[in-house]
Amino acid sequence: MAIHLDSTPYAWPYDGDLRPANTALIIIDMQTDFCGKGGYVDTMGYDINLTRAPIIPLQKLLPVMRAQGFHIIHTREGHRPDLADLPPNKRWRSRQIGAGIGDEGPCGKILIRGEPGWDIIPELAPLDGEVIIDKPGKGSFYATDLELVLHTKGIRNLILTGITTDVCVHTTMREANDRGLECVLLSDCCAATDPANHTAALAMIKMQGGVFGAVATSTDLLAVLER
Ligand code: C5J
Repeated sequence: MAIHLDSTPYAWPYDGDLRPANTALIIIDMQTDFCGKGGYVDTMGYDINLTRAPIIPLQKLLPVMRAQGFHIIHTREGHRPDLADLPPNKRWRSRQIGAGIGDEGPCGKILIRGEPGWDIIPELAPLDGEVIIDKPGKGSFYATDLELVLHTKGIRNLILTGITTDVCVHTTMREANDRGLECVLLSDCCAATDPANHTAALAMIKMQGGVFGAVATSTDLLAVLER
């Protein structure tokens, strides 16, 4: 039986093959550095109430997807403590805006693996056995083993959530779409540091009949899962 979400611009997935075995919920960068007090985003002066908005919808969605046996994948953006994987222009740019990656901040060294700010927030802590992908960049495929993990587990559908819509979520969706993965982004489970960028990022996905995939809400997904 074909299963589709009430998504736009097309009913996702394109062929109706939606099953826990071939589908992963990917939760991108819900770390203190991106949505906690004293983290990277807060230090840059952006409003963390925006980046915290996906927490409650994700807390409603996660138990349902876990109970039905869907794959759950978390990502963390961060760099090695010796900064060997931190491009100098990324460090320079972050220092320009007052939140130097690798520099000491209220939550430890900013965006450095193992520091308190780099942890996934307790509200969305991964369970034992859930895959965590550590990435040095915006995309979850670049310089990680995500593609191998998806291939090994037979995952073909990706449900994208997390922060930020216009940066790490969008980059990951583009990388995934180019690899032939079937993607949907849940708009209420994502957020940007500028609401206009969130809206624009959603519009970009829907161009050309869904050039990067489809857009739905967690309510649309839950309606299908609870049927
Ligand atoms: C950024 C992210 N914005 N997770 N990272 O630098 O979107």
